[in-house]
Amino acid sequence: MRASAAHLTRYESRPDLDSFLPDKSFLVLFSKKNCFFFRKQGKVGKPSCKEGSKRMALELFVFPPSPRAFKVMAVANHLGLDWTLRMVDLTRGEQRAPDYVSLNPNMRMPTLRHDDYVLWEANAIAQYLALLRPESGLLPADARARLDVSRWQFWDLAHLEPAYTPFIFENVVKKIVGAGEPDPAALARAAEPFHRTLHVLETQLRRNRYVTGDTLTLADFSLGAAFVHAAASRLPLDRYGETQRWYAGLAGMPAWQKTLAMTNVANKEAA
Ligand SMILES: N[C@@H](CCC(=O)N[C@@H](CS)C(=O)NCC(=O)O)C(=O)O
Repeated sequence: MRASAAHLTRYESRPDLDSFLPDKSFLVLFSKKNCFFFRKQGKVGKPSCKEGSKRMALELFVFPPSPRAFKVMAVANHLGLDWTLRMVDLTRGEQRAPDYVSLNPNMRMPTLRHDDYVLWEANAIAQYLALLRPESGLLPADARARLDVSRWQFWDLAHLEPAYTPFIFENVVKKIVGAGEPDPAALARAAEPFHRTLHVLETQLRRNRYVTGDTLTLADFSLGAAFVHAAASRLPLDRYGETQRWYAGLAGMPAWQKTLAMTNVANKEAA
């Protein structure tokens, strides 16, 4: 696509983006609707449009082994969105790099950037992605159906994540970061809240094919991410047949498989 200088509204240097363009001296130019990269030629302010290439608009800043990263990557893959993975390697402290902190002051991932729009919190990002493809039904148009999806996404943060985190921390994360052996006392303490939480999910899935009913929604992506590392985390799932049936269905989806392939670092490390 070509742009003429007359359509451009402003330009700026972006040295922070050096890493993904071979020429380290370039400009980003913004027209009303688009953003283009140009190599500098001669004086600043006189870019050659022939050198331009359109900016990759939708970016997900993620550490792929994390279930929170999985949620947003799997939704983007399922929707067939054209997105770019920007690695935030938590093992190297990249979440604390100033450029990244300017996007996400929590110093955590994931973060979405879509042109100039920045959003953090995995479940909010999943909702944003679903709204890019409303016809997918992942976030239903009907208010009560949509609230049911949101309800389970809130439940995910409030109940499911705290319930499984000790298992993934003790059995997976510690190995990755070299923090020693799993602590049996911590795992024993985690058992009761885990089973109390899983009982709620199991009961819901006894009545429904998917979390909120007969159709796949964001609730399945948000909650399903908890089970991506179930084996490596040694989640005690034996008594939860409906949860296993539901998760096997999710794991069979092409987008789930594609996303799993991006996360296999954690499983390899834990093996
Ligand atoms: N509620 C946030 C939690 C994000 C979060 O805690 N991410 C973790 C990884 S799973 C992180 O980036 N941790 C980096 C750190 O604690 O330094 C979300 O769902 O997006």
